[in-house]
This record gives sequence, C-alpha cells and structure tokens, in this order.
Amino acid sequence: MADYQATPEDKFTFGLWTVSWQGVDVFGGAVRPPMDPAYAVGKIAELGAYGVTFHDNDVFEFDADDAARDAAIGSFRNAVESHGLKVPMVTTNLFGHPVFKDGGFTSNDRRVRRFALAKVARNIDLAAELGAQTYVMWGGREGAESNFAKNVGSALDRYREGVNVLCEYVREQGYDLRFALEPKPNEPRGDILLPTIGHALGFIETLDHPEMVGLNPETGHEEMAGLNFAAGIAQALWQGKLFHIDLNGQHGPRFDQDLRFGAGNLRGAFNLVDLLETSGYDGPRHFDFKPPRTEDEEGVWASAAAGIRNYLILKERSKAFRADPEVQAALKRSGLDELATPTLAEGESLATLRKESFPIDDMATHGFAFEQLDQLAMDHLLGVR
Ligand SMILES: [Mn+2]
Repeated sequence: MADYQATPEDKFTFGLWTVSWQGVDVFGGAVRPPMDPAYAVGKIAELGAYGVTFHDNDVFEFDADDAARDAAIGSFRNAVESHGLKVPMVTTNLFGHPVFKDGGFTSNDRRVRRFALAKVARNIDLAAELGAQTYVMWGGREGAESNFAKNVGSALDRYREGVNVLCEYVREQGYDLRFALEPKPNEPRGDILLPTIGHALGFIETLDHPEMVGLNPETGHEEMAGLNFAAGIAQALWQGKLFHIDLNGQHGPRFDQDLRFGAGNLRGAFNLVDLLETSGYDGPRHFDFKPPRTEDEEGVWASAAAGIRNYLILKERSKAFRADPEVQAALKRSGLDELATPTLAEGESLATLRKESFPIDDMATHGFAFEQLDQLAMDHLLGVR
C-alpha cells in the first residue's frame, strides 16, 4: 500500500483559518483553544504542503494597531520562510466584524463600502509583499435575507465598481496578482450575490479588466446549490477562469459542511481529481475545510492529513482508470473522441446538412454504453480493478 505522502510538488495548500478554526458555530462557542499562526504553519509544513493562505484577520486582529499588526505579520512570515512554504493566495475578512453585517462591497451603507475597499487595498499590498499571485474575494456577506432589502442591480453595480477599482490599483502598483471570485449560494446571508460559478462567470465579463479576474470555486458551495462541482470546474477551465480552487466535502444541499476533502460526495471528488489531473491545471490544490467540533487538536491534524491522503488516492485511481485498455475502448465506444470532432467538416455549411440523408433508425436505436463506462469508473474508484 502506498503511503500517499505529499510533497510540495503536489501543490497542496491550506487556509490558516481551517486548522485553527475553534469550532464557533451558530449554536455553540469555541471547543478548541486559539492556535498561533506560526505554530499552524509549522504543522502544515509537516504535512508536506506547498503553502499556506490567510485572511488578513487570521494573522492580526481587526483592530490591531500598526505595531501589533507588524509583529503578527513578522512572526507569520518568519514561520513561512523557515519552513520553506509559499503564500500563493491571500484574501480579506469582509464578513466577521459587525460593520460588515450588510456586506463589504455592496453594503447599503456607503461608508462601509469605502472602508471595505481601503481594507482590501491594504491587504493587497501585504499579499504582493508575500509573493501571492492570487487574491480571493469571497463575498459571504454580500447579499440579503429579503428581496426588498437589496436592489440586486445596484448591488451588482457596486460589486463591479469595487472589483474595477481594485483591479486598477493592482495595475497601478504593477503587482503580479489576479483576483478570484468565490461563489456561494447562501450562508451566512439568506441569499448571496454571485451564487454559483455560472453567475460569477457572467459577472466577470462585465468588468473593465475581465482578464484579471477568475474564480475560486469551492466544492461544498456548488453542491449546496445542487450542482455538479466537477462539471462547473470543467466549464471554468474551458473559459480559462480556474485561477484557484477550494477543496472540501459536502453531503448535498444543506448547510455548508466544510468536511475534509473526500468526505461527503466521494464520486464527485473522484470526478474532480480526475478532471484536475488530466486538464493541465497547475494551480494550488487548496483545502478549505473545517475539522468538526468533535475533534481535539489530534483530530484536526488527522482531518487535514486525510484531505491530502484522499486526493492522492483518487489521483492514483484516476491514473489507473485512464491507463486501463478496457476503459480506453469504452471511452471510444461511448463516442468521446467523436464529441471532440467538429459537427461540420471543413467547407461544409448548413446547406450540406439539409441535403444529407440521415440513418434515423440506426441513430434512434444506437446505444451509447455509458453505463458500462461508468461502472468501469466505479470499479476503479472502489479499487477492484
Ligand atoms: Mn464552505
């Protein structure tokens, strides 16, 4: 049995907020003590990770003065450097403090919107200083509980204004940084703006610099909306917009479970790893999960290690699936290569098709053998082939 040990080349990264989550939820308080960021960085490095990511207020308090902020960043930075980790992505907490109760970029209170943009800009400077290339925007509070509370058109105008202003700032500063929007349908708001991959892709095309903005989709967020995550990721890749990805586990449409990657929808996880590993995606494999409140610190690290382990197992299963001659024959029988062939040949037009005589009976009775193909995938996933 392989040991599924990660190396930095696997590009696994962890949010600082994942392993240091104290378990505060809507029904209960903290179940675990605070975790020093520098300590968390060391433990993440031990897992064989490539890097660590953070929200500004994972490292320093919302109301930290300059001296406290600098000291906290210095301690975090020392830990990152001494363990040879990277900081490929940084993000902003625009959801925790009461001022953000109606959102950051789209709060009905203009003062809050102005404050939010200033907060992000300051943290973008830090992200650039630490060498991050992706800046994630999760607008968890950008939304409403009731429709009359928010004019969606105006809110999207303000969202776009905010992203445009920040893109302009990055260009002015000459930072090598792209933005990645993270869709989520609900929670903490009743309804969140840009709720799915598709909504966010549509929004990006309206920006001043759409080339600077892509996506950071999260497994659980798409599955909360009842969507097929791997299929959404495939479209994001097709549009050149998969800038980053949040891996975790979810059991269908319900509250955001943030389970370790591989828990919940295992078939979906297999489809996703197979897609990422065969698509040429070379960005971080970023874990954004919450070790359940039942776990002590040992359980936290077991949960973190298991996400990596599950990814590597599924990667191995995907390789075996793709290398199996029976699978290759099944893919051909199912017409995958034919789908990759343009519908019209060079020089043909609709007029060609309108003159063509089609074998309707044969087309109607032709079976696609998708079930045989899918069972081969199941056999590989279950390890019986
Ligand atoms: Mn989540």
